Amino acid sequence: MERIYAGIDTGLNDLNNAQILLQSIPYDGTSTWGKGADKGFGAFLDASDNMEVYDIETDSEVYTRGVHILPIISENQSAESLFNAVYQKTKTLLESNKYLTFFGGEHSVSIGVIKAFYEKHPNLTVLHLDAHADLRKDYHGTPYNHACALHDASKHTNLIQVGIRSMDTCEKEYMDYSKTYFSEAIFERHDWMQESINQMTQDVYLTIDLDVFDPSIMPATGTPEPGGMQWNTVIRYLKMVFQQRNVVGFDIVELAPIEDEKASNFLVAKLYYKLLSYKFEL
Ligand SMILES: [Mn+2]
Repeated sequence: MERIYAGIDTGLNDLNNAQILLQSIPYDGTSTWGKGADKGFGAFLDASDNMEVYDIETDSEVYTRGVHILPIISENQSAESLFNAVYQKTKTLLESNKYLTFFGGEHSVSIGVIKAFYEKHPNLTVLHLDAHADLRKDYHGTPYNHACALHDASKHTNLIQVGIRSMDTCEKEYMDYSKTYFSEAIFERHDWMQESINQMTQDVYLTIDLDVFDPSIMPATGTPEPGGMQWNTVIRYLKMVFQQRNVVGFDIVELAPIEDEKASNFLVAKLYYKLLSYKFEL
């Protein structure tokens, strides 16, 4: 069955009318444990159908811009074939004049998306919110593993990492510590927000691994890590980013729903809606 964003069938979400495209990539092939990221999109849509579409902060209803849900990218033969399918599809989508948004799946889906974006936008900043550095050059025999999601970006973009609290020693050589905001270091502080924005170029691509949030508010993810960020902190920060920079697109990854646990799904639905509200309604 074809889904309609937020369950509101007004014609606004038709491909020709919509200003925003939503590409789901429900790939879960390289998760090391906590499988289930392939179920995230359905849970996100169910929650989106049931949220209030009026955003208090921006006094707006951004869904009226139209959000068209594209057919999923269902390639699942290998991490490499998935990468190629995502990369080619993103290049095609970038030729439209629509605002592109992506939904995982696990974090490896971002590799092809980001490559297409940095080839289109020179001097691109990639803003990466995650518990994990994801900077490995390869993992389990492939550079397209979720543990490598940002390695390519670290080589080809101005990569800024926020919320990190788990990594391997082999990732240290690829990490730019001057642009890494570890979760412990930014706890209960706000000065890092403007500091990091000052390091951004004009065009910013945003990739959010949901495990950047604290597991107390976002348990439904494959590899939860204690000491994560709180909702209002993330939202305040992202609002500043959208106000001061041109966020050219974004992805949200690693929602692995837990049966009978709805709060995580609603958090993600609200997060997606907030990002659109900040992009179009500030
Ligand atoms: Mn992660």
